[in-house]
Amino acid sequence: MRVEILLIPVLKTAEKIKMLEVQGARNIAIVAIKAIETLARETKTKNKKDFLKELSEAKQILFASRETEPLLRNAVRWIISQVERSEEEEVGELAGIVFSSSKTFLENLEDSKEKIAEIGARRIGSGSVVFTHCHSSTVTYLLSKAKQEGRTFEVICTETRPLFQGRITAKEMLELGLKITLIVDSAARFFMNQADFVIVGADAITSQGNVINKIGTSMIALVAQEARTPFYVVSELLKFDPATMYGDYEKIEEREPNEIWRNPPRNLVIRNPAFDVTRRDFIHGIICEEGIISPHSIIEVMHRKHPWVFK
Ligand code: RUB
Repeated sequence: MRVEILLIPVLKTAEKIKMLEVQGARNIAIVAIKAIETLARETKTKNKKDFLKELSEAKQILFASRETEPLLRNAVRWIISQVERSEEEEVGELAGIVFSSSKTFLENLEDSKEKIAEIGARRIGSGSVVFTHCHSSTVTYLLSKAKQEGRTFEVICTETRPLFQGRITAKEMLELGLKITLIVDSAARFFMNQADFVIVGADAITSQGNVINKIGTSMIALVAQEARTPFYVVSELLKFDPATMYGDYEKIEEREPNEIWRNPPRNLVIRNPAFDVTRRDFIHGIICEEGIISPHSIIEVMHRKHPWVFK
C-alpha cells in the first residue's frame, strides 16, 4: 500500500504524458526523469532491493505512458542502471545516485540540443525557406539559433492534424519575429517547391536508420523526394531504440478516435496512429550531436557514443 502511495507522483506524470499535457520526445523524457527524482526523494524503502523494486515499478508505469518514446526509456533505464551498478547499500546514498545521474543525463541532453542547433543552424542561409511538420522543440531551438545568428529566413509549417501541434510551432516562430506560413497538411506538395529543405524532429530512430516521427512525416518525406527538396531529421542520438536491433519493431502509438471526430456516426471506423515511419532512403541526413550523419551509420555512431544502450 505504501509503495502505491509513493508511486502517485509517477502515475500523475504518466497521466500528463498520456493526456499530452507534455508533448514532444524531449519534454516527455525530462518530466519522466523528474518523476524518478521525486520518487527517490520521497522513498520510504529501507534497503536496496526494495528501492530498486520501487524504481522498477515506476519504470513500467512511465514506459507505458506513451509507447513510441525510446528517449524516455533510455533515460530511465540509464538512471536505474547507475543505482544497480553502485556498491552502495544505503537508500539515502542510492537516492543520491539517482539525483546525480539524472543531473548528468539532463546536462548531456541540453548539451546535445546546443550542438544540434549549432550544426543545423549553419545549413540555414539568409533568404532560405524551411519546411517543418508538427512541433519539435529541437527544430524550433535550431531555428531560433539561426535567427540569433542574424540569418533572415522563412518557415512553412503544416498545421498537423488532428491535434494541431503546428500551431505551437507557428506561435513560437512569430514570437521570434520570423515569417511563418501555416498550411493544411494536404498542401505539403503544393508548397514543397518553395522550400529549400525540410527539417523535422524525431521520436525514435531504428537500428536500420529509419525515423519515427509525427504522423504525416513519411508522406512529407515522399513529397520532398519527388520535389528534390532535401529532407533532414534533427535528433539526439538517444532517441535510438536498441530493441529494434534485436528484432522488435518500434511500436506505433494509436490514439483515441475522438481526437479526429468527437461525435462520429455510429459504426464508423476511425484510426488515429500518432506516428509513422520514414524510411532511411528518404533522409538526407540526421542532424545529431555528433554532426550530420547518414541514417545508415546509426549503429556505428551509437556503439561509439553510447555503447551502454546495447547492454
Ligand atoms: C511530437 C513530435 C515531435 C517529436 C520531436 O509529437 O512528433 O516531432 O517528439 O520533438 P507529440 P522534440 O505532440 O504527439 O508528442 O524535438 O521536442 O523531442
